[in-house]
Amino acid sequence: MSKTIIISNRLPVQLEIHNNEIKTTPSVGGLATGMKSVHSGSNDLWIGWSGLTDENIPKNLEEKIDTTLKDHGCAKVKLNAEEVDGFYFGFSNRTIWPLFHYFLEYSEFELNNWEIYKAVNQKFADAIIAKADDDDIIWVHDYQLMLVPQMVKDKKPDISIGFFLHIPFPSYEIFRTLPWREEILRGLMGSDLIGFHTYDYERHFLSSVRRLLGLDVSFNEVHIENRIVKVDSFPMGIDYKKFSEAGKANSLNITENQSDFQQRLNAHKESTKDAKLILSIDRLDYTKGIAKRLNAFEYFLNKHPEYKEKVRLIILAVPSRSNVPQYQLLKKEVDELVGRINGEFSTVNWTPIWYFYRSMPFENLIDLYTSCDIAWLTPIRDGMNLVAKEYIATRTDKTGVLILSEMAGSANEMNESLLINPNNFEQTVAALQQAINMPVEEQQERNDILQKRLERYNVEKWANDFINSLKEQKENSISYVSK
Ligand code: GDG
Repeated sequence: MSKTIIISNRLPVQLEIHNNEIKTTPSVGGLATGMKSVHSGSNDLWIGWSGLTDENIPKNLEEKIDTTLKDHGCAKVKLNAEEVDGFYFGFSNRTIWPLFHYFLEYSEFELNNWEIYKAVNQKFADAIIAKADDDDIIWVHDYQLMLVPQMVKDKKPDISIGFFLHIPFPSYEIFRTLPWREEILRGLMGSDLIGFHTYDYERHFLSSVRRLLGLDVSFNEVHIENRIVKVDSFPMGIDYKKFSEAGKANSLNITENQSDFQQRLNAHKESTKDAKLILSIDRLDYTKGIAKRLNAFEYFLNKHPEYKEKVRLIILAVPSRSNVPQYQLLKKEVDELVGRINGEFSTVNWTPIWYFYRSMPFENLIDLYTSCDIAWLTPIRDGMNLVAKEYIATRTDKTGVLILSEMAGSANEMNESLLINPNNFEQTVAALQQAINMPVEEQQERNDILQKRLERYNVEKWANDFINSLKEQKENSISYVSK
């Protein structure tokens, strides 16, 4: 029986070792939750790095770790500390991540990291080759593994390979600055189907393929030797039911079932009757525009002092990649901005910003989504942004206003939100005012349309569309060769 093999840098379960005991927790984040529906079959397999370096795995637990992962339908790729440093923190997060998000000046071009990236991609490819049968479907995920498709194709030319990029693909003018641009494109071209969140990323990719590899691109197909590679957009959805049901349970308002956090939020709402809670949630990443959002908030309070004590900004910044220098600098900047704004505007009764630098359990995330009147999500660049979709899905009474950056992939599907350019402070201020004063009926009208769309194109549909398109592509490719 054919199986689907998913490959991503991290597995859907996180491993921790305490006192010689293995503890597993589900991974958070879009990719992990999103792929659950595809990874439910008992025959299927998910290959990835466990999150523990070889140096951190006690020899006597090695076998137990493999069995634990197997129970979750997973298999691990072993990486040592030097590999994680060069491949993950180095090439993936200090070269590709900034470059693909248009932060050219942050991008480092280190030959050594590139060499490690290639070697680690080969390790992932070898793990697939060892486990895959010719009739299996291979689905490779994201920017850490862009060389894997061709490495697998070299050894298993008949196997179906799909690749999905979760971050933007930049314009040709940005992509061409990468010293290893042709190698990256050739790595990806080992796929039968390449998917992006948006049509724009798809077009950027095809333009680079045509100009850098000189391949024949017709519409969304690339002709390469005796194969056709299909390139398409698949905007990733969310597990709509999960978020909407969690939102519903939360709003039932049964006091004894409420978390302390929810009770605190409710108490706040009670005591400040007409004040609005504004929510900002992101990993602490320079692409998410957190510092810019804080500057815009300060500008707003200065320009419109009538909103003092009438709004509160709740910032949840989830720690991320904290050993990359740019992230350490950003942490310092955000800490300072929050301190400065609170210092400047606080009154005896009011602190303008509540700032949480941590990851919260799912229930508290829902508490925040359901309690906040406005979600202010304005990345400078973002492949999709699932938080925007999750916020709308939890609003079961259909109230709430989403202010969303035009630079997020999700903006393409969320036209009924207030779309802004995060660099335009005047527009941001106007959107904040509009959100604060928006009549409930208008909020409900906008959210009704958004919810219907999100419910229809949920994550299961996204994954099925991709897999079906890959199967179809394989069949077309076979008939193309035999013509
Ligand atoms: C990448 C791309 C693309 C966040 N904080 C907590 C928490 N989360 C969950 C959210 C959401 C996920 O993490 C974040 O997803 P995003 O899409 O917003 O952003 P990235 O992590 O940057 O994801 C992005 C995505 O891949 C999928 O393709 O949309 O553009 O950059 O699901 O709910 N979950 C919990 N506690 C938190 O504190 N439990």
